[in-house]
Amino acid sequence: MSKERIYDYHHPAAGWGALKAVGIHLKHSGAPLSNVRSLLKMNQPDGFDCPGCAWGDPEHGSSFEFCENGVKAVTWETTAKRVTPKFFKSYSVTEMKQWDDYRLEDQGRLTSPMRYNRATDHYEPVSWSDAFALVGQHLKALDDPDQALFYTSGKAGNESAYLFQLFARLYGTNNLPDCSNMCHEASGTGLIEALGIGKGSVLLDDFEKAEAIFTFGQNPGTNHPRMMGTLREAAERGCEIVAFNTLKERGLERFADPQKKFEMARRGSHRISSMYLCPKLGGDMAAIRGMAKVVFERDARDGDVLDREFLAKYTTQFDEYRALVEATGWEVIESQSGLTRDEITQAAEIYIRSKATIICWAMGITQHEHSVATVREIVNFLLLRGNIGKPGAGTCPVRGHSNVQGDRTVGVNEKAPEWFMAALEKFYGVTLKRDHGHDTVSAIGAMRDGKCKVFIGLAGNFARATSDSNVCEQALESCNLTVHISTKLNRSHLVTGKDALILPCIGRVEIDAKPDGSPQLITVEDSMSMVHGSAGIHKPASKELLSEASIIAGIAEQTLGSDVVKWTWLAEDYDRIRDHIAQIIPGFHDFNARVREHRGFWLGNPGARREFPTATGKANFLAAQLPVAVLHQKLAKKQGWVTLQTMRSHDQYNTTIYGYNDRYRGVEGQRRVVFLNKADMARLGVTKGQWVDLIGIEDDGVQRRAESFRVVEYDTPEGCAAAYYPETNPLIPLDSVGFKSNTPNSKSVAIRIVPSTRIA
Ligand SMILES: Nc1nc2c(c(=O)[nH]1)N[C@H]1C(S)=C(S)[C@@H](COP(=O)(O)OP(=O)(O)OC[C@H]3O[C@@H](n4cnc5c(=O)[nH]c(N)nc54)[C@H](O)[C@@H]3O)O[C@H]1N2
Ligand SMILES: Nc1nc2c(c(=O)[nH]1)N[C@H]1C(S)=C(S)[C@@H](COP(=O)(O)OP(=O)(O)OC[C@H]3O[C@@H](n4cnc5c(=O)[nH]c(N)nc54)[C@H](O)[C@@H]3O)O[C@H]1N2
Ligand SMILES: [Mo]
Repeated sequence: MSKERIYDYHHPAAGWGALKAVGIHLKHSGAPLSNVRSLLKMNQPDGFDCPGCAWGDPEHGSSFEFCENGVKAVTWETTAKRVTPKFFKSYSVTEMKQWDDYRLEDQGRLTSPMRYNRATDHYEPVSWSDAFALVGQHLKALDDPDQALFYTSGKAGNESAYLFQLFARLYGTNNLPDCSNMCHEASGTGLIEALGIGKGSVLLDDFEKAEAIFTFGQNPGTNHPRMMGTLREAAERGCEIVAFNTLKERGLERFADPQKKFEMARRGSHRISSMYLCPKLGGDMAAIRGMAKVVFERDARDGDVLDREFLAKYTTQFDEYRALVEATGWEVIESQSGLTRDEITQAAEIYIRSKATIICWAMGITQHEHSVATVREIVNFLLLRGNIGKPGAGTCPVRGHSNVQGDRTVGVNEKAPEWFMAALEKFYGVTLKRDHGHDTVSAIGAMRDGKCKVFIGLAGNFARATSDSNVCEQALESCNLTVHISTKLNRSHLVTGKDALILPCIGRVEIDAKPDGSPQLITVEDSMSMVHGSAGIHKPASKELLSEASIIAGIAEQTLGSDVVKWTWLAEDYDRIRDHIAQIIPGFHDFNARVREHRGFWLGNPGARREFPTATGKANFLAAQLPVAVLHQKLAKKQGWVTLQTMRSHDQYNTTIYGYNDRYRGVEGQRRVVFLNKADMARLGVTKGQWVDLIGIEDDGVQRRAESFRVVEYDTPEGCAAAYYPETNPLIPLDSVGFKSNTPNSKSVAIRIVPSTRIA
């Protein structure tokens, strides 16, 4: 770990700093040469999909379609280090629980199936067949299939995700919580209500045609670095980029493209945003409403600002929306957004000048109480000028995990639509229940209350990624059985039910072979609904590893037998799984042939054709009042409290921590920092560098504390603090969730800050 240091970062994002980091991570992997080979195959038509983010691959991309953080994701998986049975013999579970997330995953790749032994407090080797039989026994012993939970993280490819949900449903439950419940759930919900489909409407090409791109609540320099190339090209050709971000994120300001030799050689860079606004946490809906107000004002003055033809032909509820916007006062908009009328007006003028606008957004929009309404407001705003279904315009919720969108498409959904359930019934000749299953937050409540007893996780790190960590850990520990299908050791493995299994699997960059030794192909879907194949190139980390699909098949076979579905036969050749998907899910016809075409195929989006499969058959405006007060307004009157956003550093992938630096925010060698506005520091009585403890809402009797954070004075709006996740997850009450999305309010956390007992 490098020395702890806080500094001012003055360089553009990426550039030489990114190349240096690439070198460090290649070296740390212990296998630098084979990793260089991996990088040449990443995001290529004949290679594997980057296990990092879900940004699309360009049609004519360069042979280096990777970024610094993609390199971290790959080298982290192809590390030379191994977690073997010998390792588990050396360390008890209680001992490993003292380790932080970095140390746990940095032990290397899991090599063998392991079963927890309560008596010794150690994980011990178990054969695959015994492991499958144990899961089958537990599942068959439950009184009701709804006592089991099947969690999926967006790391899983389409084929294993399809098999997993099929198994859960045939077993008899719709309890399919997934990471999307904590991520873009509000986007899916809001977009389905408004436009009839829960996905973004734009393709990468649209970014080449847009005249303006607005981005809300996302940090692409860290979380979607390949998007930076797209944004940079747009900025270069004169497209106006308007960033709304509570923090001044470097990537949204200036970017130096490591793929441009000339720029690197002269240490140049390019400006990204033409305008950068810093709303207070949760203030975006008010800001957008303000911009809509300006659109109406200008239209009344100059005419021709609204796209009247589009509005009349394709939308409903426009008059109600207009009346509400006109009735909303500027004082409310200014106090809730934290922006001035003048700033909002300037941003709106850019929107009015542009003939084609894309709006992108991520977690700064989706992890608040009123996120669904905010997503609806984004759509309202786009509709005003017909910015849906024309070149260079549309919605772009920028997804997280590389296949989180695909997992939903192939059926990982606790509230699956009726057509999907009916199609499964018809194809498999079975009857399936229709009641909604548990999502992530309600799954925790159900385990806590003794209603769910078996937890099976396909990838991910449930105990660490979810809110109210202490409550979640107790909930998992009360289970009869916890099972994790994983590549790396993580905290969830240590939070064991009475029985617990770690089932290690082949990773994305490894060769997944059929029984005859020929290589298999998995498929994924990116943020632009492009489906393409991914085939690994490395030898699996251990001979004992099985593919995700084979593990699911093994468990399913032991639980249900193979009368209805020949599980093992399916898992032996993913073409067979794809044939099932092709017959069940629209858009996947000739799946096996089309996925082998150059860069795959587009699933399409009716919105792009101005078709809106909503109940009204039109794009629906929503006239929703602004919240009476968002959290920063409520806490402004409460002495000692601030609103905290919990976000990612530059050196992490969700709960996977690659290192302790957050280069663009000037943090080195540490993660336990809290960024505070100068005036808040004075109000709270804390000073730069001081150690403090963060305390959440505790009036329901649950202790919510995260200890030992160092105060960093930072350019963040008053009342709005920031710190990294997952260390801050113990602070978020389980019932602090978004309306209709049930997503933890990870960007609106009420906290108090008190001096720590730790001395600097
Ligand atoms: N390297 C790397 N890549 C990743 C991930 C990773 O952890 N590491 N995670 C993946 C996943 S699963 C996801 S979902 C995405 C996440 O991608 P992001 O959404 O970019 O992730 P966060 O770090 O949560 O950043 C939230 C951003 O929104 C801003 N913000 C917070 N609250 C507000 C608000 O109320 N209003 C506005 N306007 N801004 C706000 C924050 O300042 C921050 O810049 O990235 C994916 N890609
Ligand atoms: N406070 C707070 N909490 C948050 C968020 C936030 O912004 N703030 N963000 C939320 C969001 S957007 C998300 S998406 C969730 C993420 O939640 P998850 O998806 O559950 O978490 P990850 O950290 O991505 O999971 C990492 C683990 O996945 C396993 N893994 C990695 N690759 C593979 C693979 O190829 N196959 C298998 N089987 N396993 C693999 C490894 O064992 C690794 O330890 O967290 C959410 N939690
Ligand atoms: Mo996510």
